[in-house]
Amino acid sequence: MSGATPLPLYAIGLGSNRRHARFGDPRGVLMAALAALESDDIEPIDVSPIVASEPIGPSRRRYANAVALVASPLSPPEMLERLKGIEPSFGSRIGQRWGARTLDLDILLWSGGTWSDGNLTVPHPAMTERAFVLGPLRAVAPGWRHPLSGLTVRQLAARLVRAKPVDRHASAH
Ligand code: PH2
Ligand code: MG
Ligand code: MG
Repeated sequence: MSGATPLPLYAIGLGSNRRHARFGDPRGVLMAALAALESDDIEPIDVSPIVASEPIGPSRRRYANAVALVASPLSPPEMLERLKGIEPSFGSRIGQRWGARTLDLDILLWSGGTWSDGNLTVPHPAMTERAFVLGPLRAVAPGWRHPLSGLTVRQLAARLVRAKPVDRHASAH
């Protein structure tokens, strides 16, 4: 029994900013998506609190966001295919990049490190700039080291907060 190789881990970002007829508001959509993610070869390990966030990009609707940690032997392209198979069953609209969408599932981090092909880049290239990713991710994996920057999720999240513009008048004499 001992000595089994631990399965690779993935951090999956979940986002929704539309209601669904059956699952209700975006929080309900994320709860249903978490249930849909679980399968024979995708084992949920932990899930962050669901946060509400202002939209980044053209959509004007607020999002619900969360991050799930899952263990899975799937390769990154196989995991992406699985996620892309789940999204349309929630009514995501094809061809509307960054538009209002019922469900968006993104691979953020993979314990195997980096992956890059024409279709998929891991870590998610924008994750280090997004509070709606780093906040929930810190709740489930604060010590996970981003393979490109070498910084932990905790450090990346702290850096994002510090990067906010300061009130210049406060330091004027
Ligand atoms: N996803 C986007 C674009 N903008 N903004 C928030 N707050 N949350 C998201 O999940 C999000 C976004 C594209 O995937
Ligand atoms: Mg996304
Ligand atoms: Mg996506």
